[in-house]
Amino acid sequence: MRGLRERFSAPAVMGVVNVTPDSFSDGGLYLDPGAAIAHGVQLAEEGADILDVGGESTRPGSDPVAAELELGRVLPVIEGLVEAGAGPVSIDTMKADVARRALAAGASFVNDVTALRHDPDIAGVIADAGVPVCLMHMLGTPKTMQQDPRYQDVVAEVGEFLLERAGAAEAAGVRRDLICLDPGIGFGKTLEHNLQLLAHLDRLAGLGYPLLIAVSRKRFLGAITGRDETHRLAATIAANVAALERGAWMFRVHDVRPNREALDVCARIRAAC
Ligand code: PMM
Repeated sequence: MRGLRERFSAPAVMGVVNVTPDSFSDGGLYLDPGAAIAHGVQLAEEGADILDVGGESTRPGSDPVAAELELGRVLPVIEGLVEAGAGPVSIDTMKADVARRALAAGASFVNDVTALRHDPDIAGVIADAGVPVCLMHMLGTPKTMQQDPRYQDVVAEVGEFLLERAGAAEAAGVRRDLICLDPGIGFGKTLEHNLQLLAHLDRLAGLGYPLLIAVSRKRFLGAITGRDETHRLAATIAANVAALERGAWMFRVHDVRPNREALDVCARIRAAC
């Protein structure tokens, strides 16, 4: 079975399908399963390599949701996207039960923003299914993470954390070549922390795992540009291109077509070097 880098060649694009009432930039837009499925199909047509379906917002200050509520949101959407042949589907969850039922419904990738820490059973679910996983760094929990986050050396500490979590995933039986890492832009980080991580992404790309990066529409871009979350596309593209230049592999975005085009052009220029 092929590893992640063979399944998705860089720059790979992950399209966001948030089935939540409260995500920071698209909350409430796709709570209706039909609207979420149509949106996902459109993102696939625009060039998404994989669709990331989430039923629990992790925006700063958000409260957790119960597994049954999360399942009620994501399962019909996953089933609809698979039935429509919209391509591989990722489940964005931190709960083992949600991951198990999402994989049974046709998802084939698990995106866990807690890097398997919230629910220890999720590692076994992923290992048993033999699917890829994204392990993300977060300081604290969504409820508390933006309350005065501090690091001595943010790049080194995030790198150490991600390596430790990759080791834990492998110890639980997850294949090494099915693991990708994500520094968790905006998850317990100040503007300066996010900029340090992006500026030195080559150090994280050198850890030996493909690197997923998710900057799309995030608050730090608004802090620089003064624009609200509906007007951060140019800023998102700039950050993604900078990340590609430093070795990022997959890009999680809300606006697939413009990011796809920019990343493809950047990749062709790199290939011509
Ligand atoms: N950010 C959000 C949700 N899921 N998953 C990964 N791997 N990395 C992220 O940075 C990340 C994520 C929050 O953003 P959204 O509300 O736009 O989904």
